[in-house]
Parts: sequence; C-alpha cells; structure tokens
Amino acid sequence: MIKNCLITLLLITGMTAMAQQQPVVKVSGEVARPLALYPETLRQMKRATVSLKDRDGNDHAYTGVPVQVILEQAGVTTGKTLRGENLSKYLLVRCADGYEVLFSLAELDSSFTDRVVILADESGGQPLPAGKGPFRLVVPGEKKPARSSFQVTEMIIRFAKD
Ligand SMILES: Nc1nc2c(c(=O)[nH]1)N[C@H]1C(S)=C(S)[C@@H](COP(=O)(O)O)O[C@H]1N2
Ligand SMILES: [Mo]
Repeated sequence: MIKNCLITLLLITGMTAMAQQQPVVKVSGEVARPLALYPETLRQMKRATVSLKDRDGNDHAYTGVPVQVILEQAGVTTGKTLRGENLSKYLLVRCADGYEVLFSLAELDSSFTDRVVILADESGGQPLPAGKGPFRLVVPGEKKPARSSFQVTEMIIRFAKD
C-alpha cells in the first residue's frame, strides 16, 4: 500500500518535472521498473549524508539518496536476491561530459558492505554548483574521488557477459 502510494507519487512528480524540463537521472537496463529521478523525486526519498575528501584531501559533506535505495525502488536485485548469477551484474554511471564509471552491485549493497554510496544533490545545505551538479555520485572510503562522478545523467544496470 505504502509502496504503491510512493510509486504513484514518483509518477506524478515525474510527469510534472518532465513538463517543466527539469534535470533528470534515468535508471534503466536490468531493472523491474525504469526510473526517472528528478530533483523533487530525490527530495522525497530516504536520504543520507556522507563525507568525501576532494582531490586536495579536504573533507566535504554531501547529502542525497543512497544508491541502494534507488536500486530497490527500480526493482534491481539487492539484499537477499543479490546472489548467484546476479553477482555478475554491474551499475554503469554515465555523466553529461561522457565520463563513465562502474560498480559491481555487491560494492553498493548493505548486505556486503557498510560503505554507503549516494546520489547527492546538495552539499553544506546548498544545491551542488553548476559544474558538479545537479547530481553527483559520492563514493566515500576510496583513496581518490575519481569514481565520485559529477553531472550524472544515467544509471544503467547490466549483466557482465563474455
Ligand atoms: N563527470 C565527471 N565526473 C568526475 C570527473 C570527470 O572528469 N567527469 N573526474 C573525476 C576525478 S578524476 C576526480 S579526482 C574527481 C574530482 O572531484 P573534486 O573536484 O570534488 O575533488 O571528480 C571525478 N568525477
Ligand atoms: Mo582525478
């Protein structure tokens, strides 16, 4: 019931946002439900704050939606269903400048790791600056921020095949 309401809400905010030509992150591929995540959609979802060191070693707090929450909403294999052949699935993150990074699903799943990767839309209570936003993947716990991709436009789930 609550889930249906949430999906309806996501649809309505999605249609409104589309009419206004708002920025969007599309979630597609090996998903039960493709998603279009608009600024308003992300504000309605469960949120988290994580810390990321920039390339000069300074810490910055970013807030947004855990990637796991997005994958659950899209009906991707997570948690108990992330086993067997599903362990060869990956998330490809694509950005406006053509930059691409990938993660195996297990890297993003709380049944495998305590590290929380988020799709951030704010830092220090402010929207992300034009060059970095409106949506940035924030990947804490790595030696460099190279996978913390900015200007994210697409999240694609695929099976790794030969
Ligand atoms: N879209 C996009 N994201 C990107 C990059 C890029 O070229 N394009 N460079 C990456 C690299 S190599 C680094 S080191 C960090 C730099 O992020 P910072 O400016 O917050 O330190 O952004 C990462 N995210
Ligand atoms: Mo970098």
